Amino acid sequence: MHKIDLQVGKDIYKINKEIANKIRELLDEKGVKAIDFMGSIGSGKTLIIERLIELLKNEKKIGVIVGDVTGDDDYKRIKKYGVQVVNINTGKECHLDAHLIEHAIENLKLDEIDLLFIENIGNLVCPADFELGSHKRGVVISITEGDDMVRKHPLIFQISDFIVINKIDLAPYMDVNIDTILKDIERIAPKKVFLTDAKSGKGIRELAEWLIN
Ligand SMILES: Nc1nc2c(ncn2[C@@H]2O[C@H](COP(=O)(O)OP(=O)(O)O)[C@@H](O)[C@H]2O)c(=O)[nH]1
Ligand SMILES: [Mg+2]
Ligand SMILES: [Zn+2]
Ligand SMILES: [Zn+2]
Repeated sequence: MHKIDLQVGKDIYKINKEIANKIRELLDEKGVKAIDFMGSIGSGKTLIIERLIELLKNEKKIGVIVGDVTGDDDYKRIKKYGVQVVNINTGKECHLDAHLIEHAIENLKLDEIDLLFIENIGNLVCPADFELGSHKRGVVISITEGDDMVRKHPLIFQISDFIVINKIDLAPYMDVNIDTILKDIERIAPKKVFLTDAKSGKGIRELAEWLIN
């Protein structure tokens, strides 16, 4: 059911922010901490969420909202852990927005969740403009995308609370300098950085500990 619909003439970013604030209030009331993951297609967002679930599922009740343009591939990957999960298909839209999250949350038992992960659509541009009501926002990039991702997409890194540089296991095969990425982050968006290899799970514990504290 649509609780809020677009009012002509009202700024869409402003409306989004209002809904996001409302979502955050509801989550606070229910004792849910939400973290949203942005990043390119294939950077490893889903695998990182899977690894976080493996590490945290005994101490935290976890819920997940997965956003994809179409299909339920990521939904199935999360579902197998037996956690609450909701799939959002955006159709043509290249980002999630707070209104979509508001509806997704209607399908979650928030009283039975401590930690809510949200996976955004793979995109380093417009997700930055749409807060989702989470408590922390992060971007996942992988070293296979090259070492110029941060300077090419400064905004998404600047509005984030943390940055994950994933697939560090592939560094030896790539002509990519991790120091270049780290220097760009320092210069453009000095945020908390995690280096991970989600395939083996390396670096995930540090990320998990930071996220739950
Ligand atoms: N070698 C390696 N592969 C990874 C790593 N993280 C993810 N992958 C692989 O990269 C592909 C895309 O990962 P996925 O989690 O679906 O990315 P998403 O599109 O951002 O959700 C999958 O085949 C993963 O198994 C990593 O750290 N190292
Ligand atoms: Mg995914
Ligand atoms: Zn609606
Ligand atoms: Zn978009």
